[in-house]
Amino acid sequence: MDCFPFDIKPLPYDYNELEPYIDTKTLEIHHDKHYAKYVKSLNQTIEPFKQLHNMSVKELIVRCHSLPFSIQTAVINNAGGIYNHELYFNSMTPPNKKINRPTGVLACLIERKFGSFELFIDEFESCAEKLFGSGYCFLCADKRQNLKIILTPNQNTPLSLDLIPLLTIDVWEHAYYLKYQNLRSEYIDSFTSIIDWENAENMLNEML
Ligand code: MN3
Repeated sequence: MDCFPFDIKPLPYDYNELEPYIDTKTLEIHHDKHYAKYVKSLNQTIEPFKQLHNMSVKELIVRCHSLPFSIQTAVINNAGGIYNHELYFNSMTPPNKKINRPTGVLACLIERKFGSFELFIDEFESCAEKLFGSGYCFLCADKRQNLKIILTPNQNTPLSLDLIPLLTIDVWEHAYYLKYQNLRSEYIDSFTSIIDWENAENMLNEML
């Protein structure tokens, strides 16, 4: 199992492979600096607590309130920062490599909940646009396979709400500012063009 010391996981594609949707420089800084910092900080936080060395990032998040009080906030921020960034990077795929629509069970669930794939995209985009400050917009499923779009502030995750995240967009400004500046909606539109639906489907299947 993936536990302390936590590793910086490589991207599932090259830095330039999401061009022109996500530019190379942004992705380099985002992965090598921002995400890497969360890994380093979580390792520093956990290091003195031997009893936590066998816990995964996900376990640390879900069981946060049973951890030593002095590290709870650091765990929420840094384990959350790792979980959210890894899911975000895995939520995207190089353009044209895959069919860019959900298939199978996930396609059915999206149609049932939102009416159609296009209506889902509209709702997801307008939700992500509304997030105030820094945070993430997720597509999640509950244990009965009801889909939900939710926003979380900072590095909070839907795991603590007992939801299973399927995909997420990072809407902190560092995720898009170099290329899109204040045009968050254009960044969101680019993200939805390169969603890795196969990964989202795998996330759903893992819970079944
Ligand atoms: Mn980020």
